[in-house]
Amino acid sequence: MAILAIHDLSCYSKSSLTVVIPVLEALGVETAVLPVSILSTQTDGFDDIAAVDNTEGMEHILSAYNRLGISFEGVYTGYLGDSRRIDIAIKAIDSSSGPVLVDPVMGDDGKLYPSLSDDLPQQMIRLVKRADIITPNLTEAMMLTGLDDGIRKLGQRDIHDLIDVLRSFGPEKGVITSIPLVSGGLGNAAWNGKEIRLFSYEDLGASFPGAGDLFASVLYGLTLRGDSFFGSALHAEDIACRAIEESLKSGRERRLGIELYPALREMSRRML
Ligand code: PXL
Repeated sequence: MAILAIHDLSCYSKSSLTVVIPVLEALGVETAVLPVSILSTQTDGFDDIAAVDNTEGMEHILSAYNRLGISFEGVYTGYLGDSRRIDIAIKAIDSSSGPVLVDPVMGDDGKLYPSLSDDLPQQMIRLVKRADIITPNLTEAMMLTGLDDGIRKLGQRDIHDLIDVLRSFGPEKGVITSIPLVSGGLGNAAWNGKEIRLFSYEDLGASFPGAGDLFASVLYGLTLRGDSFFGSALHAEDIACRAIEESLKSGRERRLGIELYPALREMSRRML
């Protein structure tokens, strides 16, 4: 039994698959991968990046799995980058069973990532409709819902409005991450099909590439094991915050991405 993780692969520095694989495996989830592209490094902070597009490779790999009768008991998608890869991810979901987590990686700080097309949010909605769990950050939640009046501090009403639209696309569960709160600090707003909970945390004033992947990987791994959704979201938030704190404390160069060892150590300390 394995799940299929569909993300890009940064050969050096931590982001996407180089975070997803160790975290899910540490949680006991057998993880197969379908890389959408192979990058020399993650893209935030390096000005010379070698990128090998693997769109055709994805199709060949999935066809081989079909011929071999290999199937997956869960699919977890992250950075995809274009609509053709979204189509391939949907094909992979069609031939899988088990929970689907879609992290609709498209932007941050109110902006689409450079090199992504303006119609990606519309395309991403097609994938979100196939998800059981979604983990957009606030920017991505605004792009998906069209409720986009800029990044500002949000109150309960704003958050409920965003979640109402995201739920109307289909996902029973989800978390909107990194929400600046009227009440102070940042928050993750989670829904579990029955209720909504807001988990607030201290704004450390720093981010590291891969922190979102760490959050979503812990959340997915724990829910696959049958932990409660809100409990999993809280562990994921604490572990991601701890990893950011430790990455800052050790003076880690930001572009190397989130430091994984503190996250893995914290998972072990919590006996996850
Ligand atoms: O996992 C996040 C991610 C992956 N790949 C690329 C990204 C990002 C997020 O910024 O830009 C290319």
